Amino acid sequence: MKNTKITKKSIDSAVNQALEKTAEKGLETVWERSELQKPRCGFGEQGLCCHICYMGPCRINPKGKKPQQGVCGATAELIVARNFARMIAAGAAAHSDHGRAVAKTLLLAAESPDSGYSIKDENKLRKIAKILEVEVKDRTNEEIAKKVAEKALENFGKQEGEIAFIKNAPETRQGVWHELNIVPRGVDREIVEMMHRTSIGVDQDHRNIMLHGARTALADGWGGSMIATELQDILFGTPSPLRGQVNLGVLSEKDVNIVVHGHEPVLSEMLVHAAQEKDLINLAKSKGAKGINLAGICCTANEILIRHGLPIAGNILQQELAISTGAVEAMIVDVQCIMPSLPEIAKCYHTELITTSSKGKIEDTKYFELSEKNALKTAKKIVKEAIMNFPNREKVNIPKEKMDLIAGFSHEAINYMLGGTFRTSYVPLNDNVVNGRIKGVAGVVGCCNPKVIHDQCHVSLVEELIANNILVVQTGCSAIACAKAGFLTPESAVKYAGKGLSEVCKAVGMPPVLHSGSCVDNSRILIALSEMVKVGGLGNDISELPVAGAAPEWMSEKAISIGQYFVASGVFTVFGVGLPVGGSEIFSKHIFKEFENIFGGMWATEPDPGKMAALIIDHINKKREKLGISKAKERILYDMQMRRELEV
Ligand code: NFS
Repeated sequence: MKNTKITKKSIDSAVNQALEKTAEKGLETVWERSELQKPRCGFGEQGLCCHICYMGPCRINPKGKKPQQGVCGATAELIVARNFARMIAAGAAAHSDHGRAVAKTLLLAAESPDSGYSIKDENKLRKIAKILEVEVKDRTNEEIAKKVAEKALENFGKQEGEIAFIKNAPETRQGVWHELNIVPRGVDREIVEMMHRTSIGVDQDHRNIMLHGARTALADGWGGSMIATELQDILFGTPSPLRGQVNLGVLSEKDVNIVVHGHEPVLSEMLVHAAQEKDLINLAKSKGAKGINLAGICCTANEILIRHGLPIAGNILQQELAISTGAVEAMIVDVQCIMPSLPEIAKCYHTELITTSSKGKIEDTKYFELSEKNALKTAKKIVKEAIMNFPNREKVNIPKEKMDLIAGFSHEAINYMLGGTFRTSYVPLNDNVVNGRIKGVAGVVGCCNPKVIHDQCHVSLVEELIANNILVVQTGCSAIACAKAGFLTPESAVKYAGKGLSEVCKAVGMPPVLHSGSCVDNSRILIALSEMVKVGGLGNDISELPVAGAAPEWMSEKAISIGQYFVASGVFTVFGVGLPVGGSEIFSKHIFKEFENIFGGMWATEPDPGKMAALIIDHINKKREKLGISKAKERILYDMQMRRELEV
């Protein structure tokens, strides 16, 4: 490669090519801005900078020199704990506010058939109605949906009792939470209380802060995020495996390219429909384009991929680069992970940047109010706006790279794939874990971070895990990274997976890396883990399963909330890059060690993907040993055909 400085930024050659072009044009991207932040503030990186009140900001010296306390007297462990807990609260708030928007959309679908939203998955509706204790007898789908939406919305503002989806967890796990008194009462309540406790002079015990940190995170994973996932499935369909493509090469030279970026499928689903309208396609043709190409960035991309097979242009760090291809007529954003740099870079091309959420506006940028009520009408207007921009295209530079993939592994789909048509179940998965063909399961999720080489940690970690017969389940930008590397095809089982895992994948025709969706869809992983416990043979609690979690290139507060709810659910969870806790040995010891005795799961941090894989493999082996399955005798692997024969 010509420019070694640039090639170090990503392992994705599409990214490096695009970066050469932006460098030629003298444009700054996230990578250049990251360089400009060096050297970073060591206090901030270690979680030691406190700006909770204005007697500060305070910085604590952990190495023995003064000052060792903030102006108010806060110690290092207190400052680190409060900062960490506030990250959990912010992350939980983001996922949960998304969940609330989905619940409101379900209510709208139930009440106004003209809204453009409707009920797509009746089975899921009935299943969720049962969990939420909604009577279904003699009721129409709309009547059930109305009650389900109202019950779901209650979960946000509830002051006492328990959020409903806690019941999805194995009983032993619920027992752990009851004993610790950390079952979330209401989603909003726990987030508000976390903010209160961490304000000046309230909770001064880092352990107590983290107990509520766990409660807040559980309100996300088993609350806001799970509501988002389950209700999205009702509205837009429960994903099942389908083919798609990924990377900047999915952008088309001939079509009008519309890129949706953000998180809530409430917007993107409508754009999917609008982009298929005949009159709009004809309009595109009249402007010289071949058609309309809708692609996604970040979690919106994951949402439209898992339900429609629509292409993904890239993960979080590729948002500026998509615009820099000169081929994007409009980038339509809603909420979360949208870089404030976008208007600056869009100005250098013909790309129209369009905001759609009253919660996320950008100065001097066109705003189309996507109130759920007129969503389809607005979506059509947006698509038209993009089409009208097509003639303004100048030079186009689209990297060729794109990769095939299979995505859409909701836990229902995993059930079906492994169990076959006649008895959908996790029994075959557990069987294969017991017999050792699959050593364990790892959830590898989360963001990308320009502090480390883009995609490298995700890809290296996952490569190592599947080679060691660990089935990988993915969401978010991590799934996009591994999709680009080619891990999400059934053929990759033969190429990359260990012998046992490869055999299982071949028998059922699945990839060794399962893409389960966006970041709120990490709740699908919680349910899958609960199913594994309920099926039996692998202990009585999630903490006994040979499983682990990882976010190798995390950066978002949302990732911290996810990490914490996995840990509080009993999962050993490793984060790459680093964690802002290094400033306090006491706090670090608490979350890296003491947590195991409290929650059965604990945090770890390891920036090196090889070492991270080793930690996960060791952990899984330790759990296998405890279960007495480390040297289990070989069992027959039932493929689908054999299972069907067993049925008769
Ligand atoms: Ni998750 Fe999805 Fe990506 Fe990170 Fe951002 S898009 S919600 S936060 S960067 S994985």
